[in-house]
This record gives sequence, structure tokens and C-alpha cells, in this order.
Amino acid sequence: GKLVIATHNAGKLKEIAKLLEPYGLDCISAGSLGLPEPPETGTTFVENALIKARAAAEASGLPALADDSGLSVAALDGRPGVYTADWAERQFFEGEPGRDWYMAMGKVEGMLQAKGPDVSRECWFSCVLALAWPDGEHVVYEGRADGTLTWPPRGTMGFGYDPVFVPVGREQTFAELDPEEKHAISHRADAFAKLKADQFGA
Ligand code: ITT
Repeated sequence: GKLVIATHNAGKLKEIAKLLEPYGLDCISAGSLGLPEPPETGTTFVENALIKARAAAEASGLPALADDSGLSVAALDGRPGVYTADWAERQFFEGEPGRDWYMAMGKVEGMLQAKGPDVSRECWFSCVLALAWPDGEHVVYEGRADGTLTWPPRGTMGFGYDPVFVPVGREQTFAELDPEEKHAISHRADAFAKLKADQFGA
């Protein structure tokens, strides 16, 4: 069947398409359908994932899958969390449209360093996947990956904050790991495992 992938983030789209590959679905991106990006007015990953999935299902008349995700730093009381993408918005810094991930990673690092040399570098990525149908039915699945923040950023693979995230048990950042290795341990893979078990019985 057809499934709309309700994201405008190319990095996420690539990972979701890869994770869904074994299921023979006809995946269509929200961008290619010209679907608008609804304002993410929720205060939780679950709320924002549902906003995106429901808007895409309603607008397209097809089932839709959305991903709301972010990085939470323990010593920053879980920030940036649901505001992870917002912290990269250039307009807050330079008055231009678009996102600058290096600047966003630097902002997180600067806030952490301001807490002193012994501050905890513990952090985690969260991913909530929401699946919505045009009739209003919906389900959500939550995933998490724990790690530590490193500085300076390392690696060129992945997207977003991957160059500063070192998953527990590894020395490389997510951006230094092959996509297959990231998919074995990521927050997105964790949420996908739950979705697959529930929806495909896999
Ligand atoms: P859509 O809403 O269109 O899906 P977005 O980028 O705005 O795209 P979010 O609001 O969920 O998505 O923001 C999540 C941000 O968290 C994302 O832009 C990344 O910077 C970061 N992030 C999420 N998953 C990540 C991952 O696997 N690796 C690195 N950064 C990630």
C-alpha cells in the first residue's frame, strides 16, 4: 500500500525509507506531494508527531507516518528536546532562513561549558513515530538512544546533531558510524522496532 512520509527533513526521510525497505510499501514524501508543513505547536514529541501525521493523512487521504525527534541534555534539564530543530534556525542568529547545525551544536556545547568543567555530558536522542489514517485512527511509538556529547563535532555521515553524539558503548559519533551501524542502535531504529512488531508482526 501507499504511505506518506510526513517529513521535510531529507536526513530523516533517507533513514525512514531505509528502515521501511523490507516491507514493500510505496513510500511518498510529503515534499513530493507538496503538502504544507503544519506549525509544530505541541510541547511534547508525541504531540508534534501526531500534528504532522494527522495533517498529512487528512491532506493526502492516505496513511501517513511522521517522526518527531530531538536531543536532550541531562545537565540542561532536557533541553533542547522538542526545540532541537528550532535551535538551528538561522533567523534567530542571522535573520536568514534555513538551519545551521554547526551553530546549533555550538550553542548546546556553550551552554554545557558554562556549567563548569565537571558537568555531566550525558544526553539522549528521542524519536516518536506517529502513524495516522485518514479516518482519524492513529498510533505512536517511542524510541530512545543514550549517549554523551562530545566536542568538537566529528564525522560526515548522518544528519543534524550526529557529529556530537557518542552512543553508549561506542567511541565513534553517530556521524562516524556507517548508516547500518547507526540503524542498529538509534532512537529511530528503537521506535521502528516497536512499530514493526505492532504493525507488521515482525
Ligand atoms: P520534520 O518536522 O519535517 O520531520 P524537522 O527536522 O523539523 O523535520 P523535528 O522537528 O522532529 O524535525 O526536529 C528534530 C531535530 O532533531 C532534527 O532536525 C535533527 O536536528 C535532530 N535529530 C533528530 N534525529 C536525529 C538523528 O538521528 N541524528 C541527528 N540529529 C537528529
